Amino acid sequence: MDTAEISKARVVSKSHDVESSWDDEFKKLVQSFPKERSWAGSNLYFYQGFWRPSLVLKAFISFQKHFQAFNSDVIVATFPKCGTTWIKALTFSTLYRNQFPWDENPLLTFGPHQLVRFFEYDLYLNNPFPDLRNVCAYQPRPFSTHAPYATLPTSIKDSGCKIVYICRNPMDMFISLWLFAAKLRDKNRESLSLGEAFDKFYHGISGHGPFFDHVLGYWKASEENPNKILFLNFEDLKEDMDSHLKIWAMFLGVPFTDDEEKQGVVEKIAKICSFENLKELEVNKKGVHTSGVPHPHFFRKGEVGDWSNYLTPFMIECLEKLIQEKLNGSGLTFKLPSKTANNIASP
Ligand code: PAP
Repeated sequence: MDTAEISKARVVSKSHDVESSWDDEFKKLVQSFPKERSWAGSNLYFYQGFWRPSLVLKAFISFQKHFQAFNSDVIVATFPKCGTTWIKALTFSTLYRNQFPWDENPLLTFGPHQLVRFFEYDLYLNNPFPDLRNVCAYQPRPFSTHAPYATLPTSIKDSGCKIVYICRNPMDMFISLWLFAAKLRDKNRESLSLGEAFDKFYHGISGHGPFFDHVLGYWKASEENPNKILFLNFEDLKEDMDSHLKIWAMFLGVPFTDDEEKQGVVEKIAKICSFENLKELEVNKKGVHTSGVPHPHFFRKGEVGDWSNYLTPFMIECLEKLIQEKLNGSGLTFKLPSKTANNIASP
């Protein structure tokens, strides 16, 4: 077995192990939840209106019950494959830029997921009461989650802590997730075909989905409370990182000074967090995240519009209609470059 196969075996067995480790009381509770197969082959459970991967179901419930937010906490929230890794790197580098020498940015030696840790995929994964006092060497405490807004712990919603949410057009997100799931699938099982994955996505079935409910939950909350939730788009960041980073720093209470702007600090942060830079760092080329995912799986192409290499004209038409129907009246729009579908590729 090479390293990639070992990692693949590990993540799949983690999902299976977790269910056999549940106690009888939890198993009984879970029995009442609707269940579906995830794209990578483990189970999804429908809990509080969303599909939760079996791996993190219990961790999510512990986090929801027990986490106590500080007013100063910063939380990165995302739907999977919408830019989590990227905004973790950007949030970290922006928040703590004055707490370490520039050429010693911890991003050079630790992966973004190690620096801004997931509640459900990391901190609460094996421990219902993790010690969060020293979760990060820097203050304020940074965390991340894929949990939908409606199901966040009350203390996050009611405290003064800040949430940064990134959204991505559903076509790129869908392709990114399909290819990611194929990498995680047990090598003895066939990968989900594009059509099968599309059918699940169309019906809202994917880890932490339905996608549109997740996105709209944060969108509406950010409209109601813009000082608490900053809603960003992957495509906007690709188009104009600098102005978004300035808004972001302001939102986090650490605006760039005139001197910093003159010294090019904004551009430096954008550069160190760029896909091209992060992907090539040794730390991101090897190793496995606490959840069992090999670090390199978080970096593929990092582009806008790759969907046109995969989606069929029929899928594009269905998604366009679905987007229109779901976003109708919300004020939220996605930037979808008009490209025609090229071909159908396999993972
Ligand atoms: P997660 O939710 O499982 O943590 P997440 O980081 O949201 O994953 O998604 C990975 C996507 O972000 C990949 O997109 P792709 O499959 O379309 O390529 C990955 O390549 C992309 N990505 C990772 N880092 C960056 C970055 N620094 N800049 C832009 N895109 C990035």
